[in-house]
Amino acid sequence: MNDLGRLEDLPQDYRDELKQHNLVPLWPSLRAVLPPKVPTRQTQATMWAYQDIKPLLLKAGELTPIEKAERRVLVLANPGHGLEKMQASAAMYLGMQLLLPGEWAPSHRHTPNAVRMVVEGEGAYTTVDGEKCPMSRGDLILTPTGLWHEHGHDGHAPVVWLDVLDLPLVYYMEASYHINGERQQVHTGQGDRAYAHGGLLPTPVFERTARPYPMLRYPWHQARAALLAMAADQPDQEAVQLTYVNPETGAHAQNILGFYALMLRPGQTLRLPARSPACVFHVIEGGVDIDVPTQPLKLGEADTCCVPGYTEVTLHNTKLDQSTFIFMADETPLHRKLGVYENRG
Ligand code: GTQ
Repeated sequence: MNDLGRLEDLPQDYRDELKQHNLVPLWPSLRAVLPPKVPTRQTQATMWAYQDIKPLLLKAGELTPIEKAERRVLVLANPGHGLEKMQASAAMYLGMQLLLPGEWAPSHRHTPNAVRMVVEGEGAYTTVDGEKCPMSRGDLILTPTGLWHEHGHDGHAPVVWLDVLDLPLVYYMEASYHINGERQQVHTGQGDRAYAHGGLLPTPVFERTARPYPMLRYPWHQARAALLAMAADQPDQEAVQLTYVNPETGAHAQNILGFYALMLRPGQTLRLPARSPACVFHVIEGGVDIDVPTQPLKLGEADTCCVPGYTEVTLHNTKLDQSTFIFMADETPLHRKLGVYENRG
């Protein structure tokens, strides 16, 4: 590869003149923006242990009343991007949110899409677009772009969940904003009941108001049962994985980020190919060692990590007597829509 000219090679008066006209020479930066063969990634393989987060989150519950926070969240920030950027990867934001009994996080809507993966506690709920979604460990609840959402808690112990948003991308696009609203009227009907049985679609005879997000809550007991049934049905299948989809279209549940549940059989080792999107792993049940080229990550229950794109990942279920269940989020829908998705095998 031939060396390209440097900025310092240019006469100062020429550089000054370029600057005056808001012009920049490409060649000194060409290799930086178009590196050879593999992209430069600021995203570092990073792990956040729940046992580190939880006491600090509970402390935030003492230090900051919900009225002063609206959303009481500690952001899982990737040091590779700089903590102040509050991003886990190029397109993904992760936060651990605490809601205490009796608290209410008021209704708002915003352009970024969000999901919640419930980590701990019972009795909280999120109302999304008028649908009250109870929260239990492992449930996935969508709050897609533009839909009103608010969180309440009728239980007796702290509830914690993991927020996954495409905020860094939408912010980068200069398209991120929110609107505050009134407490929502809850209506009857729950998407997770209507669409509870695979292959069977509710079919109104008279009227069909197409809803872009027909299913807002994916109960963990259903996802877990589906994984166990798949594993039992195909004992030789290497990867027991399912994707959270829109049951009307079969497409990814949301437009930008993809969400999956993965089951590792007892003691199983699973190699995931190097793919262009960055990926987040969160352990719902069990434990997993995650090998990436930089360092091994050891995840126990409720731990979370992020791995950059274009990286081969090997998962090893550390439990020899039980399956491990993992929630994954990645940037696949985004990469596919933009035509930059790659699977390098
Ligand atoms: O619960 O609505 O972690 O608006 C960041 C922004 C959670 C939420 C976050 C949000 C929310």
